[in-house]
Amino acid sequence: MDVRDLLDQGVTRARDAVSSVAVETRPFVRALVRLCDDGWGQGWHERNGGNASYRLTDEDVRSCRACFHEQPRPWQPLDAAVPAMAGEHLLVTAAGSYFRNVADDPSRALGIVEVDGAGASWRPVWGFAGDGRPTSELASHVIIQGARKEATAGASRVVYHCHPVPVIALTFALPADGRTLTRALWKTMTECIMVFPGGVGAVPTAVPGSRRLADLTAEAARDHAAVIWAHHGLLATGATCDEAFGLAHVVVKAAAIYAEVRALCGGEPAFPLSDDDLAELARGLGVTPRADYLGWPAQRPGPAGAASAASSREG
Ligand code: 2HA
Ligand code: ZN
Repeated sequence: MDVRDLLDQGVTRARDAVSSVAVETRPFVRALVRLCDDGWGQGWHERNGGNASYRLTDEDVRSCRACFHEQPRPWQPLDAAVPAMAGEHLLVTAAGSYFRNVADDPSRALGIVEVDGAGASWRPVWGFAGDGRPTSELASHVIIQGARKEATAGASRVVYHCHPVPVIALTFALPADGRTLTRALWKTMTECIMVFPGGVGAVPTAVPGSRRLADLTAEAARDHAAVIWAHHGLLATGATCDEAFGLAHVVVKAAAIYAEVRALCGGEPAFPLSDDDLAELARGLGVTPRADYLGWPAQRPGPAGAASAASSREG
């Protein structure tokens, strides 16, 4: 190897090191690193469980574009076309990365991908050090980010997936039905209805990383900020990492209380909160809860047959 090659290698390495640190210190990267670290601390991320993404603002992209790869990497198909995500950049966890290690080495555990002008391909522009690649759920993140972006007029930027025991356990006790799960959670703590007035969505058991799981989640995410995956975990979204993590935290806490109450009561919890109580709480807290999750949904026959069967299960 001649001197010129050695020098070029040195310059490239130095540039990579500077780019890593420069991007790692950006507030949006620090916020996602902290979310990962906090999720690890909560015990929601065994092994490589979980993944997360943040959709960059134009200002975020401007602030670190100088640190993106000098040589553009090839575009790779997404397995989905998501026009709402055309031209967006996502900071996303790396495939196989352990949340417990994210804070130690953000540019290895995370990376930024750019979505092309059709919303159908992606390429890495920063991070994933050591030949890493984005999470196997990248297509899911793009699809779900797109659904939440549209549902919130562009406000939603964070998609966070975790494996909390109380939420997974809840899906053994109750059916994977948004209305049933939402009502059980709303009735555990008076502030749940304020934190997620739109309720939680639900997806039945599906293969992790599959297109079916992504599509069902995106459908549920059109009108829910959080979606419970039966026998798998939770997906929470928000405008900021605080919002997405906070939402996950409240859902997990409510699910844990539900389990505790069932254990204490020896089976079905006798919910002290009626629908009228929930409606009054919502009024007092200044939120408008999803109407078909309070009282009997319009499409159901009621209140005699179906309703009494449902109420014995849901309270
Ligand atoms: O990325 O949690 O659902 C690991 C997972 C897949
Ligand atoms: Zn998972």
